[in-house]
Amino acid sequence: MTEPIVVVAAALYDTGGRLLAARRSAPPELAGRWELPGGKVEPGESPERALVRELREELGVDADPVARVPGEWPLKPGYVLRVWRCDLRSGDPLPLQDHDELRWLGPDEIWSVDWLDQDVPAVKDTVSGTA
Ligand code: 9L3
Ligand code: MG
Repeated sequence: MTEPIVVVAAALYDTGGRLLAARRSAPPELAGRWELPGGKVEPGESPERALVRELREELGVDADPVARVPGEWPLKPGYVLRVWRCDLRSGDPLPLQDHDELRWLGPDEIWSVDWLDQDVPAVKDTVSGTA
């Protein structure tokens, strides 16, 4: 069996402890649904470097992955999702690529957006404070 392709995603918090959610604008079947931002690890790239690259490309920020949220979650066949809590080093996130809206969610607002089905268990574990 071939190894799954790893998709990395970020749990980014602002200074008020709100979590960043991003609404996808593409592809059509995922558009309008919310996710933790990130993307595919490229061949030869470490997951952490991929996440730094994706956050630069998609949001225009410099961020550091500081703690992996334990576990991984299935995506479409052949793909798995892994999440890191990340510290924002510089920049204000903007929806530069693949997203049309960003929202900072306080602890009481986490379930106010229509997360991708596949992100729901990852978000649950992320906000349950394991990382
Ligand atoms: N995906 C799901 N949840 C996420 C991310 C970042 C990605 N939090 C899914 C959507 C795509 C695939 O993984 O099917 C690759 O993501 P991207 O490279 O299009 O962001
Ligand atoms: Mg992406």
